[in-house]
Amino acid sequence: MKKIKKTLFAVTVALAFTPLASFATEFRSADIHPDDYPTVTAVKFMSERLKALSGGKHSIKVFNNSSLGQEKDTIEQTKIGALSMVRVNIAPMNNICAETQVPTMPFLFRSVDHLHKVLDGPIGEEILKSCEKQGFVGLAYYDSGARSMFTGKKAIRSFADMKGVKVRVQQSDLWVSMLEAMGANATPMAMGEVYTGLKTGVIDAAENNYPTYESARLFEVAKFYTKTEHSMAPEMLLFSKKVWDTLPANEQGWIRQAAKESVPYMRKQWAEREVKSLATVKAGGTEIIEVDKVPFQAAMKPVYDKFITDATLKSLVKRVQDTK
Ligand code: GTR
Repeated sequence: MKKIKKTLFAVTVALAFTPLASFATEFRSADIHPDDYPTVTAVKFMSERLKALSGGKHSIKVFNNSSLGQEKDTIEQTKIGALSMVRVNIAPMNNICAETQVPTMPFLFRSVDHLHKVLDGPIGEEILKSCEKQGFVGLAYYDSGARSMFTGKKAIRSFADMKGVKVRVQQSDLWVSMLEAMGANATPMAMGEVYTGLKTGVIDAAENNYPTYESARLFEVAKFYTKTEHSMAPEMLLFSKKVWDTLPANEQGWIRQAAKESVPYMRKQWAEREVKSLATVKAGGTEIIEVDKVPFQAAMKPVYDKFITDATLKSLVKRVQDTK
């Protein structure tokens, strides 16, 4: 009797919640990183905020660990509306909307403060907006620190050491040129292949920030980390324009607001993770190498000449440089 009562109660509760659940939307979002990575925890935070702002109507489910594919695949899925949202680095967007090349440019930002000032202001907004014609509503940027080189066999101790080194780069023409201008042999490759690539010697090197170098266990197969800090290419949160256009304006507003509110949360997590990751890789045997960055910077002029070609891009770069 007690058991029957309990079951009846459970059924009643389930029925009571069914209509609500069927009206609610759980947007699907992709990420390549593991559960505790700051980009993943930030989107989960965004989901909580969205739930609160929408009175429980909307939330976001994060499919991380590359469970829906590598960044190029999930960008495609977002474009066609199979996915509602994606968190990617800005680099795989470089070939899709030209303005995203600007925050990717080598040695452009002087500091994290400079980067935040630019991305939080009108320049950042313009670049987010520029992806709309390609099917992406840019919601926010997340931190990604500075990217540096790491190698397994021979350490990079000077600019000359870059000569002929086979370096994995993100899938972006700009990235290929950047590494070629450093004298390296650039190999575009999805993130998921980097660990094996380094281990088997298909590539000699890759480049990334401390948290990815640590979380993808790349320090196990490439223990020389050289602080070139050549790019501060940020992360991006992109919503599918196809899905966006089906939502009323007030609901779009909730999504925008929830995304913006997740930014300071992410930045705090990021700053903590950079410190933690550095300690982990050092404890794992990584040698952190300081390098003279001047020759690296000097070699970047042809990259600017090749990619910052039209008036819009030139003016964006100039405005970034002029931001105090
Ligand atoms: C990470 C970034 C990823 C991805 C990866 C890569 O820092 O968070 O989105 O771009 O680098 O190098 O592919």
